Amino acid sequence: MWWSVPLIAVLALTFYGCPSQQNLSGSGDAAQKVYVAPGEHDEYYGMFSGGYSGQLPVYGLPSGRHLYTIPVFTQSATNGYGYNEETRPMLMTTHGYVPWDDAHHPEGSQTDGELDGRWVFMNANNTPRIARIDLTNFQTAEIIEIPNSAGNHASSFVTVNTEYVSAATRFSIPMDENLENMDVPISSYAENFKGTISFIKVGDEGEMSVDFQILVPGFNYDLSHAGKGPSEDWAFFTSYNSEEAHTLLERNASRNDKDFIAAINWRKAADLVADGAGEDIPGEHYRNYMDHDQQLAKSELIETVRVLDPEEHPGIIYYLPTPKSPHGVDVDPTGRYIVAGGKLSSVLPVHSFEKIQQAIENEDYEGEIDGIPVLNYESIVQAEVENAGIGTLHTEFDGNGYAYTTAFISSEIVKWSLETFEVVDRIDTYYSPGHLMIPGGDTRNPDGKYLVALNKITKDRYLPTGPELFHSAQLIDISGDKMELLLDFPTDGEPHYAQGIRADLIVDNQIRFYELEGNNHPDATKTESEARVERDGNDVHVYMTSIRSHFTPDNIEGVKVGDTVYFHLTNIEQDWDVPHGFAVMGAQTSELLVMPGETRTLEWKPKKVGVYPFYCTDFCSALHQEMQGYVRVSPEDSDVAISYRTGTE
Ligand code: K7E
Ligand code: CUA
Repeated sequence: MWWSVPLIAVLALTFYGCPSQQNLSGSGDAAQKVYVAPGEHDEYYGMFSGGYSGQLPVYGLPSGRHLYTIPVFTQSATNGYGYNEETRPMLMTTHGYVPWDDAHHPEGSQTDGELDGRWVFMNANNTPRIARIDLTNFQTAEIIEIPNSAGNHASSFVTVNTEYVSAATRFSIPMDENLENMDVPISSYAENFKGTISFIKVGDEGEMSVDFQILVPGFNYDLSHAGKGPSEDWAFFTSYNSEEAHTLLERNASRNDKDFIAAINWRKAADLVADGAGEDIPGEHYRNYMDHDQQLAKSELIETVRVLDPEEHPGIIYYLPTPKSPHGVDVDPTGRYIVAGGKLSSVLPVHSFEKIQQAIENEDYEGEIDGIPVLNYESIVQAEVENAGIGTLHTEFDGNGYAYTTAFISSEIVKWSLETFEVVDRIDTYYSPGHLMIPGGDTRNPDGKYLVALNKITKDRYLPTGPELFHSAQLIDISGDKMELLLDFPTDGEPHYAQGIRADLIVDNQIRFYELEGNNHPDATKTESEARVERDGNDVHVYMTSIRSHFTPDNIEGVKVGDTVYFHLTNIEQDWDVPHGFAVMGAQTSELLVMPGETRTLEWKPKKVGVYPFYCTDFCSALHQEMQGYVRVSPEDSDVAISYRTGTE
C-alpha cells in the first residue's frame, strides 16, 4: 500500500489542523506566488481535458480558479449544448447521435511552433472524433469523425503550423473494403486486424478534413507528438501490443522487450497524396461545424478516405524500437530528442532525431514489419535516463534545458537534464500523476515557470465527497533549481493532458456578444414587433424575443396535446454578459441559455391539458423573477385558435 504512508502522515497532521504540509517548505511564500487578488486576472488560461466528462474545463493559473467549462463531446445542461436544436448536429456520428464521449488531449493551435491562441483541438477516445474549439467565444466550432479507427487516443496533436492534427487507432480492428469481411473471429486478430494513423488537414479558417490515413500493423497506438525544428516534417506515435494479443493484454501485450515508436514523415506523405498517391477506400464519417452566419450547426457525411499503404510508399514510416510498452512520446523544444514514456521500462529512452536520419540513410535496419523498416535501437538511442521513477508516462520541457517526467507508480515528477541525461531533482505528487503540463511545454518556446501535475488518484487531499472524488491538480514552481509545490486544486473530470496558454494571446480576441444584425438564423426574431406564433400542421413555432425583463410573446394559447412546439428564442440584448434562459414545465431536454444576439430553439411536447408556465433561468435583472409567461394547452380536438400577446389583456 504505497499510499498508506502519506495517508497516515495526513491523518496525524489533521489533528493540528494542517493537512497539507508535505513538501511545502515555505507555505507563506507559496501562497504569495499563487495569490491573484480579487479583481486581478490570472497569467495563463489552463485548458484541462475533462476526461470522461467529455468537456474542456478552463482554469486560471496560477490561482486554480475554475473560469468556465466548454461543452465539447457531451451534452451540457448548463447552456443546452447538444440539447437544443442548433447544437445537436455537432454530436452526429455514423453511429447516430452520440451525446457523450471520453475526452483526452487538448492541444493549442500553433504558428511557427508556438501557441497562437486561435483554437484548441481535443480528441474523443470512444467514438473516434476530433473537436476544434474556437477561443474567440470558447465554443466548439467543429467536430470531425475519424473513420477506420477505434479508440482515437493518439490524438489530437498539431504540426508546427497547424497544417495537420493527428489521430491513430488505439484499438486495431478488422479492416476490409467489403463490410461483410469485417465479420471475423476475434481470434483471427493477427491476420485481419489493422491500425490506421490519420492526418487531418486544418484549413485557414480551421476547417478540418481527413487528408489521408496510413495503414499500419494491428498494434495499439497510444500517443503522439509532432516534431519541431529539424524534425518538424515528422510526427511520432508510440505503440504497445506489438505482440498483437487480443485477450488479457495486461499479460499478453507485455511480453516483448521492446515495442515501437512509429516515425512518420508527414510532409512526404502529404506531398505524395497531393500528387494523387494512395487509394480511396470506404470510410464514412461525419463532419459537423457551426455555420457562423446562421449560428447553427450543420452536418455533412463524407463517404471515402484516402489510404496510403507503406509497402507501396517507402520512406513515409519507420519503426523505432522502444522499451517496453511505451506510453507518452514527447519532442524537446529543439526538436532533436524524442522521449518515450517507458511505463514498464526501468529506463527512460531518449531517441536522437539526427541518429534516426543517419540510420535511415545507412539503411541500418534490424528488420521489417509489413513493409515498415525497423531501425536499429542501438543506432538511434541517444541516452537512457536512469532513476527516472517507476511507471514513467509523460514528459514536458521548460525551455531551459530540462525535461520533467511523470512517474505514475512512484508518484513523483522527475527533472532531468537534456545535456547530461541525468536526474537533477524530484518531487512527490499526491498521487500518481498521468500527464503534466508546462505552459507551452510541448512547443518550441515553453514558459518554464509553472508545471501542473495532473494526478489520477486523489485519496485524502480534500474534504471527502463519498466514493467519488474529483482528480487533483498540483501547481509546482519550476523557476528555480528545486521544484516547489505551490497549490493543489480539484479538477472536474479526469484531466488527460492540458494546455497552458498565455492570457494575452486570448483576451484581446474575445467576442463579448453577437451582433444582432449579423444573425442570419432562419428562425431569428430581431425585434419584438416580429415576434409571433405560427401553426404548421401539428408543429407550432414560437418566434420569441427576450430582453430585460420580459419575453415577447409571454401569453400563448391554441397549443394542443399532440403538438410539437418549437420555441425559437432570440436574445435581443446587445451587451456583454446578459444571457437569458428559457425553461418550460415538462420539457424533456435542458433549458436554453441564449447569448445576446443569438437564437436557440427548444423542442417541447406537452402531454396533458393545462396552463404551463415558462421562465428565464438566468438571474438577469432585479426583475428577473418577473421574466415569465404561460402557454395554454388545450385538448387534441379543441378549436382554440393560436393567439399570443405580451402586455395586453
Ligand atoms: Cu494521455 Cu491519460 Cu489518454 Cu497518459 S493518456 S495519463
Ligand atoms: Cu432574463 Cu432572467
